[in-house]
Amino acid sequence: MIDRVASWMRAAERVVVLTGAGISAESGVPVFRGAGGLWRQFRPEQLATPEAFRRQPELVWAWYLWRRARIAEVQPNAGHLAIARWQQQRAGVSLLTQNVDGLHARAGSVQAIELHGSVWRVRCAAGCGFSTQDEPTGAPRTSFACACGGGLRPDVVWFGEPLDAIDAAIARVEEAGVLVVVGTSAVVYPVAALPRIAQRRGARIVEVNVEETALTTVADAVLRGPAAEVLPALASAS
Ligand code: BJW
Ligand code: ZN
Repeated sequence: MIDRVASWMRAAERVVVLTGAGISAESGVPVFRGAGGLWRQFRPEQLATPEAFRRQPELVWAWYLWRRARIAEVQPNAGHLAIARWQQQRAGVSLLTQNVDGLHARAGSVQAIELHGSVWRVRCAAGCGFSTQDEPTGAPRTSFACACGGGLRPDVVWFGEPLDAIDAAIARVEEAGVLVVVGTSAVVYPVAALPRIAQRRGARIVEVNVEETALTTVADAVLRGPAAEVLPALASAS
C-alpha cells in the first residue's frame, strides 16, 4: 500500500497534507478525543468556547498556559520532520493543520495554514485589533489585559467561531492530486469536509492514523500506524 501511495505522490503536481492532534501525539502533546485525550478531563463546552471565556477567563487561560508549558518542553517528531523535508525537497507540497502547537513550524515547515489558530498567538478579545506572538522559550505570560482596556485571549478558533483561513484551505485541496490526512478524528467541521471536497475534484485521499476514523471509509488508501513511523516510510518510498 505504501508503494502505491508513494507513486500517487510522485505523479501528483500538488500534494496537500492535512494534520490533526495525532501527529503531535508521539511528541507528547495530548490529543483531544479518545485515550489520554484532553477532552476526557475537560469538557470542550467548558473551555473551548467564547461563552466559557466570557464566564471564566481565568480558568480558560489556566488551561492554555498549562498546555503551552507542555508544548514548550516537547520536540517535533519524525512525522513533522518528514513533512518539512517533503516541502524542501519537492515543489507543490502544502500543509494545512488543525493543530495550535506550532510544532510544524519548529520542524521547518514553511507557510503552514493554521486553521484553528495558535496557542502562541494572543489577540484582543474586545476587538481593537491588537495581536502579538509569545515565544515557547519565553517566560510564561502574566498579563492578560489589552492596552485598550479589553482582555486578551488566545488566538485560537473556538466552537461556533469562523475559521479565517477556510477559503484558502478549500482552494488548496481543490487543486490537490493527493490529500494526505494525518492524525485527525475528522469529526470537527468545517475541516472535516475538506477530504470530500478534494475527492470530488479528483484527489486521492490517504489516511494516516492509528485507528479507524470518520474518514476511513471515504479514503482511497489507509496507512494504519503512528504518524512518526508511517510518514518517514512514505517519504523514503516516494
Ligand atoms: C494518531 C496517533 C499517532 C493518535 N499517529 N494518528 C453538529 C454537526 C456538525 C457540525 C456542528 C454541529 N454542532 C456544531 C457544529 C460545528 C462545530 C463542530 O464541528 N462540532 C462537532 C464536534 C460536532 N464546528 C465549529 O464550531 C467550528 N466553527 C464553525 O463551524 O463556525 C461556523 C461559523 C461560520 C460563520 C460565522 C460564525 C460561525 C469551529 C471548530 C473549532 C474547533 N476548535 C478546536 C479547539 C482549538 C483550540 C484549542 O486547541 O484549544 O480545535 S476543538 C479541537 O478539535 C481542536 C482540534 O483542532 C479539533 C480536531 O481534533 P483532532 O485534531 O481531530 O484531534 P482528535 O483528538 O479528535 O483526534 C486525534 C486523532 O489522532 C485520532 O483519530 C487518533 O486515532 C489519532 N492518533 N495518535 C497517527 N501517533
Ligand atoms: Zn484591545
